[in-house]
Amino acid sequence: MKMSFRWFGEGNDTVTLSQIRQIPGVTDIVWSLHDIPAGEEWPLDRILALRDQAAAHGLGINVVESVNIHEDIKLGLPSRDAYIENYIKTMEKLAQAGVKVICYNFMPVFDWLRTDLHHPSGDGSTALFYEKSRIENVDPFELVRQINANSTLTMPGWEPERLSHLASLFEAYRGVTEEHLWDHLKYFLDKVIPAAETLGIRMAIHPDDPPWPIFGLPRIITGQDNLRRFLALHDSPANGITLCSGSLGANPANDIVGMIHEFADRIPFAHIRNVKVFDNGDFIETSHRTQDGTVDIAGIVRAYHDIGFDGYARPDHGRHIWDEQCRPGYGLYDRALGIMYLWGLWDAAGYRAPSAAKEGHAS
Ligand code: DNO
Repeated sequence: MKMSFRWFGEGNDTVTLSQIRQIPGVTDIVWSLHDIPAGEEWPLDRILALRDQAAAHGLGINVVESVNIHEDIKLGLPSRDAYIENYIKTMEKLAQAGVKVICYNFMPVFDWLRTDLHHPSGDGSTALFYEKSRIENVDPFELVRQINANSTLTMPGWEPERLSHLASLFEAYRGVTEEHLWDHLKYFLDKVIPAAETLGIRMAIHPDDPPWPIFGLPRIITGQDNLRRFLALHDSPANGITLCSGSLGANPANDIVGMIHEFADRIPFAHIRNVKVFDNGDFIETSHRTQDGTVDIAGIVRAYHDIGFDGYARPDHGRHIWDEQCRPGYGLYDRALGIMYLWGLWDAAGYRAPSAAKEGHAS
């Protein structure tokens, strides 16, 4: 397991590269050029500048999260071909800079969604929270009206320019079913995966978060059966999964340990975090510790150890603790604690002192 840490870039993140460098065992940042709109080609000079900046702190840039997918690709519009071409050009440049894994998602309109970014956890810390009933029965067009009327509904991850397009996006998705979305995803994979194979890149789709349809929009990367179907859409080692325990874990029916064993060689990237799911379907993000949430993080790390996982992992979100002011979910302290918990579990699953390991090798 190679440990990484998401970094949003200079001026965009309260955490510094020097701090990341000091978290034990972290070798890579997980990064993106967040200001480039989906569908545009990334400039090579900016990719290389980022690589040099990370290298100056002894960190690699092997994992990008995300190269986002233009909505026209998800909608299956004729304009998608030009956006897919740009996507492949970006992949070529990333490969040139040494990138090994590209994480992306195929969620219509929204990325991850929460209703409260600073929900009290009960111990003085706060965390990301999802209140199911606030989303469940919301009519998308009613939602647009609420937003225009300055509703208090928090929509993390919504850029202002996105909000203004929201009404037309909802309109565009009218009539787009899950089956359409599967078709559009296959069309994308059939173009992009051969390029990834040539470039030595592994594509890693991120599950939908939460893993169920919202606002009447279809969502398909939601559980084990659908992940199996996804992998079969284009059967190649370059077509993989970002196995996110927190996203999938918001549905307690998801057996994440089972997924790790079933999809073992198709998981180039693991997001490991815990959530506590309440009886009414609400959930709050917790510390990584198994006992603090609903997801069996100890079992998950053991499963990764059992399959000999040598891909990239990151702690994913953390709570906001010790009065840290940071991007919601992306502070330094709780994620660093999470990493040490993950390493502790990993080492406990099969620690061998370096001398013993060497002897093992020689024999
Ligand atoms: C949330 C993240 C997601 C993820 C994208 C991948 O914090 O895990 O935003 O980056 O869905 O494309």
